[in-house]
Amino acid sequence: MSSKAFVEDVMATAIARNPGEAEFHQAVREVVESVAVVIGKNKSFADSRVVERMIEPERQVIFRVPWMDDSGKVQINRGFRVEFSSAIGPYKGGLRFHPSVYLGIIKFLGFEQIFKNALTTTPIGGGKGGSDFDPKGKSDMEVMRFCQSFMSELFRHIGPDTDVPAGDIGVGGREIGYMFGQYKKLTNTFTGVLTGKGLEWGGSLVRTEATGYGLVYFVTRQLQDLGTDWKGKRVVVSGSGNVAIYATQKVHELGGTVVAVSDSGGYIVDESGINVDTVKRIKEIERGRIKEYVDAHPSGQYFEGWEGIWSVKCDVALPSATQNEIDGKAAQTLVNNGCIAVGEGANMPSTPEAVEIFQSNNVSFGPAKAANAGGVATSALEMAQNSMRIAWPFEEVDSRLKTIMNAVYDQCVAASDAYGMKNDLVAGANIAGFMKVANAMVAQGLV
Ligand code: NDP
Ligand code: 2IT
Repeated sequence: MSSKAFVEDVMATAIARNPGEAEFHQAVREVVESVAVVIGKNKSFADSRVVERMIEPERQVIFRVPWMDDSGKVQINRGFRVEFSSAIGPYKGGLRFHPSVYLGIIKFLGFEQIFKNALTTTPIGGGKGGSDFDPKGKSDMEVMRFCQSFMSELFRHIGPDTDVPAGDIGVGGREIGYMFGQYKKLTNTFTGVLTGKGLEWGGSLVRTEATGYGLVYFVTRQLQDLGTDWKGKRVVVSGSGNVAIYATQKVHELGGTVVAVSDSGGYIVDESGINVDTVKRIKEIERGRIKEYVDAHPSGQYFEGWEGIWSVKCDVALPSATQNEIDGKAAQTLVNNGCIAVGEGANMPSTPEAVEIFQSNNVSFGPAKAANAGGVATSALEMAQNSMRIAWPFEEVDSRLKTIMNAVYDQCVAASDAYGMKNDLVAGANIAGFMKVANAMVAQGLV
């Protein structure tokens, strides 16, 4: 079968078996297009149908999450955990709480996580979960009651050697704390069943910063290959959550200037450089809106609507909000404005059309499953510390994170070179991640 026929055959199955899950289809197509060439050259992968097995989650759980709001009204949400692949380690991946969550979103994220986690060099499988619960505007007690109800079902499916959830959109330290407390109460065990925990109760230093820092370490390598570095670069970062905040902080440390950040309402442009402390106060402490930034900084300007951020001129773009936030038109605008490098902090933030525009215009493109792998990699370091019952200092974890991001980059380059797709980090990430998981699946037989 030709590579093209193989891709269409797998996609026909994926679409028929997972109807209406557009984001999942998109994530599967990108990987299958990259690895078709590997299947053509590897009979054991073809014979044991590793790709066809990989796109079918090992297990999926969907459950009711009832909780009571502050006015005494009963609310009902839907909870998900998709345990996608345990080929190279326990299922690992975050939980997303956002009203847009449905099975297709969790499956796209869980599928991506398989290959990302393989790239980290640490032994973790792939999974993802979440709920259509919207934490925005909820009181702490409402969030606590929701998290307790969510964990009252999830606890029976997870465990420190089985499945280890963490944060994602809408799930940060507060939510992890409430879920950890409920898990501990239900199981009477204090274990590393979640990552992103508080530092006083099993969390790892650098986990909070890890995705953003790791992203910048990865893009540093992209810039090096272009013969340059961060000094004097104008950078646009979308989002203003966990990933965006620490990416911004690291860019500033390395001599670049982040001139714009956003949330789902709009974006801020501050030519004097985004003040990270202000964004942290608004987003991490007050849980406010990014438009409040201008109250503290008259140098900043607020614009309604998140899409406009891609028209802000920049050398480097770090999309760090959500999936499909850069479409073909936005990508073309970035290219026209002289952008030389893109690093995906969010998961699948560029549409396939956008990726094609970046690559055909020689914009260095760092795909999510490689560029944002620092978060889950540091989660794996948190698991390691929990198993040893010790805590490493900040410098130790940060230095391991750097080593891992360099290894992720090297693997992408080596795999794309080996298959004749030089400079294509998308193909490189997909192939390198895939090889590790596929080899493990073949070794472990038909399970
Ligand atoms: P947060 O919840 O901390 O922040 C999300 C940010 O993105 C907010 O500013 C939010 O704005 C914005 N956003 C979310 N949804 C939309 C939307 N539909 N349209 C426009 N803006 C939106 O999440 P994280 O920073 O943790 O996650 C951001 C991205 O990074 C996600 O794609 C996530 O999967 C990915 N990621 C996260 C990792 C982690 O360790 N946390 C690791 C690897 C990837 P608003 O507040 O208005 O909703
Ligand atoms: O998308 C991701 O890699 C994450 N949200 C982090 C997952 C984790 O287990 O730390």
